[in-house]
Amino acid sequence: MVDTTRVQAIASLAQDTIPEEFIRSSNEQPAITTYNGPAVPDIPTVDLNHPDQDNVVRLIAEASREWGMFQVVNHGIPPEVIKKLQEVGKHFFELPQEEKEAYAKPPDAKSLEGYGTNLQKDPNGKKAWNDHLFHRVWPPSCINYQFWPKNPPSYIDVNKEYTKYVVEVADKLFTALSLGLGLEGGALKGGAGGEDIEYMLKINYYPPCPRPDLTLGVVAHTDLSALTILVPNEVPGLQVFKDDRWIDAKYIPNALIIHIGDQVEVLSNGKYKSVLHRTTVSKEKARMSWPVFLEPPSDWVVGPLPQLLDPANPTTPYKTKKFKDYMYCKLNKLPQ
Ligand SMILES: O=C(O)CCC(=O)C(=O)O
Repeated sequence: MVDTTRVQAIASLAQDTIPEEFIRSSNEQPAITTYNGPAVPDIPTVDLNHPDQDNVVRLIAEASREWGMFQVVNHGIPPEVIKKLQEVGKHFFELPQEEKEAYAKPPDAKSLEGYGTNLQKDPNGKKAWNDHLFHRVWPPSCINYQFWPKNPPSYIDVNKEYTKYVVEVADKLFTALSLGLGLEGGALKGGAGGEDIEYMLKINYYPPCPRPDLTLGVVAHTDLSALTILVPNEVPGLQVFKDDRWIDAKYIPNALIIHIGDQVEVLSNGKYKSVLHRTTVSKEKARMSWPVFLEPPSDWVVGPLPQLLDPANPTTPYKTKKFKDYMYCKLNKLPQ
C-alpha cells in the first residue's frame, strides 16, 4: 500500500510533541549537535561577476577544497526571477492535499520525479520532517510535464525562465572549477555529461515543527550530483559539517548556495570535496528550498579525470562506473 501520510498533514495536527518516528537519536539532534561556540566560521561567499576573474577562480577552488560548499552573489539571476520561483513553489505546497497528490511519485517508478515524502531509507526506521516535489527541468528532452504543477498556471513559465539562468550559472561554475584544477575550462562539464547533464529540481517543504530541537528536515548526506545549485527561503536551516562540527549557513538574500556533489569529487580525484550537509526545521515558519541537482545521464561513465592521475602511479581510491550504478549503490547504502 502507498503511504500517503505527508509531513505537512502530520504537522497540521501536531501541538507540542512530534511522533516518535521523527525523534532523532541524541547524536543527530540539532539542539545537541549544532556548534554554537565562539568564532563560528561562515561558509565562503563569492562574487561571481567580480572583475578579477582569476581571483574568482581561486576563491571557488579554495572553497570547494576546504568546504565543498559556497554561496554566490552577483550571479546574474535577477532577484524577481528568484522571487517568482519561490512564490509558485510555495503556492503549490499550499494547495489542498488532494490537489498535490495528483503529482505523487508513482509507487513503482524508477525515477525520483513527483511529489513525495521520505526519500532516504533510514536503518532505524526514522523519518525526516520534509515533503518534496522533484521534476527535471533541463535539457528539454528530459522533461516530463506530468510532474510540473498546473496550479498556479504560471508555474511552468516561471520554472522555465529560472532554468534558463541556472544553466548559465552552472556553465560559469564548471569553468571556474576546472580552471581551479589547472585544467581547460570544459573539463569538468565534459566529464559530467556535457550538454546531456540532467538538471533535476527539488522543492523541499519543511512545515513548522513543535520540536525543532529533536528532529531533522533532511538527514546528513552528500549529494549524488556533480553540482547542486540551491535557492533557500529566508528561514535558516541548512547546516554543513566542517572540522567535526555542524555549522549554520547564513541566509544571504538572493544568493545561490552551491554544493560540490559526489561526481565532482570523483572527477577531481578527491581534490574537491562533496559536502556533508543536513537541515534543521523551524518552530514558527515553513522552511523551503529549491536545489537543482546537476546529474550525469544514467548510462554516463564517471571516473577521475585522467589529467589528474599521476602517470607514474595512476592509482586512485575512486571507481570509474556508470552514474546509474553509483546511484543504485548510494540509494541502497551499498559500498561503491
Ligand atoms: O534544504 C536545504 O537547504 C538542503 C536540501 C538538501 O540537502 C536536499 O534536498 O538534499
